[in-house]
Amino acid sequence: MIRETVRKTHRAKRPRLLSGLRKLAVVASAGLLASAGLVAFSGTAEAVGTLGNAAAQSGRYFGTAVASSHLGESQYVSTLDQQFGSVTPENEMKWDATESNRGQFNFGSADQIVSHARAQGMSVRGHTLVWYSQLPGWVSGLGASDLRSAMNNHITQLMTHYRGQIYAWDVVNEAFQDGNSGARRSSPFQDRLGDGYIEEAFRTARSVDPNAKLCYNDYNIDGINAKSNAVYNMVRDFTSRGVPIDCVGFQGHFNPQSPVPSDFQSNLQRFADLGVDVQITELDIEGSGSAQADNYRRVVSACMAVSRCTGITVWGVTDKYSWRSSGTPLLFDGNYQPKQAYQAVLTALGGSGSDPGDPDPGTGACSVSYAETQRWGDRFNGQVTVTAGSSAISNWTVTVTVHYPQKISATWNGSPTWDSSGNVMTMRPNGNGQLGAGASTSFGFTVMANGNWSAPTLGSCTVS
Ligand code: 9MR
Repeated sequence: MIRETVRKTHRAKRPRLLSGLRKLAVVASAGLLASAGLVAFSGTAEAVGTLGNAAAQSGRYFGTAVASSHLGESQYVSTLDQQFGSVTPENEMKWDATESNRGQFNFGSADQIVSHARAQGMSVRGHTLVWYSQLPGWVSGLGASDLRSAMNNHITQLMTHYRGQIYAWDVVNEAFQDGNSGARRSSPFQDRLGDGYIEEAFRTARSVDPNAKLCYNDYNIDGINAKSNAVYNMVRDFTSRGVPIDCVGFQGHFNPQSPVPSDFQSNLQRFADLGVDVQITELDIEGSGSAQADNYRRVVSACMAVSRCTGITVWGVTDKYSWRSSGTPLLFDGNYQPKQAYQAVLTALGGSGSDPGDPDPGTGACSVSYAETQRWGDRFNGQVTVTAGSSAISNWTVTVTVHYPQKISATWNGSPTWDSSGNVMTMRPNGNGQLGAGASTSFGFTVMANGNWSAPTLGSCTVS
């Protein structure tokens, strides 16, 4: 845990506001998705004016930490629902909240967040299964054999309760020491079970919910340093030995003493090159005005430049409730007004700060949107719609990148070519693809998930 004074705030329950914008997006895709209840990513008119929708244009999510105690506050909820596409319970899934007494599980507050998110079509990150902090005293008091079964049981109970509802779990959190040693952090798990506890936790997690992405999550690993090298070596070892790990979470708690490192993007890339997704999981940046905005822009641009950087979560909706009690590290101020940092993030995600009802500036010539139209146990179908701008177009191209180990197994309504990795498909129309001003056409494809259910990343539509 990084230490800051914690501010606890409770508010009386008020009615929940639904976002008009989200409703619009749902209506737009209802025909295709009604039965499947799946998520549509769109780059069209109403999509680009919010963080979640701007990120979704490139197949990424943009989320926030949420505290169940604020779900009764209307401005909190309306900002959450309108702006974000993913949530992480800030404290409600931690060990002290879910199993404060051995074998007695309490999911009340976490359930509140998960059902709110699901009702809004948001994805959920699970945080966190095995962590030395917010750990009840009874766990620390166990001997090795009891501790091993308590750890595996805790993972099993939580992941079973939320099976099918969690996009990615932080299976193990903050297992490495600060400083230059790259050593493991002392904890009941480390001290009694030894280095192998992390591998065991991941193996147990995979066996309980094979469809959830399993992440290792930590702070001060954002740049290349002794701690991130140690995590990197662990992930490389896991991937080489087939220990199940899908993603690494870079928390991204930045302040003047711990600024955004200049090698942030290359650090993300080296992890991605190991064959795991990378995510920014707890982003907040101390400061204000243009300096803060510029740091946010750098972080988001780094993620956008790494194709396996699948999403960003900020650690709270509003400065009012940040864990940094005297700070202003988030995108909305204490009155829920978007800050300069908000605009910087939106722009870096490829969104526009214009009224959400304004037309998408896009590339001018054409725009693209994506929808998952059908899902089976091992694969899903995606559909990309290409829409001409204010002039007629022909000979358009759109790239679709699927995420390892996914593979596209079939395509229709277009002529694909592939890059050498086989992951990047460039789709051209059959024939010259003539489209009148404002007219649309669609192509489709089947993705074999191979355990990875993330949406493909769309490149922009270009016209030759
Ligand atoms: O934001 C969380 C705060 O409300 C809790 O009091 C604190 C307790 O440890 O945890 C904060 O969240 C932490 C997260 O779970 C793990 N990474 C560091 C975060 C900030 O301390």
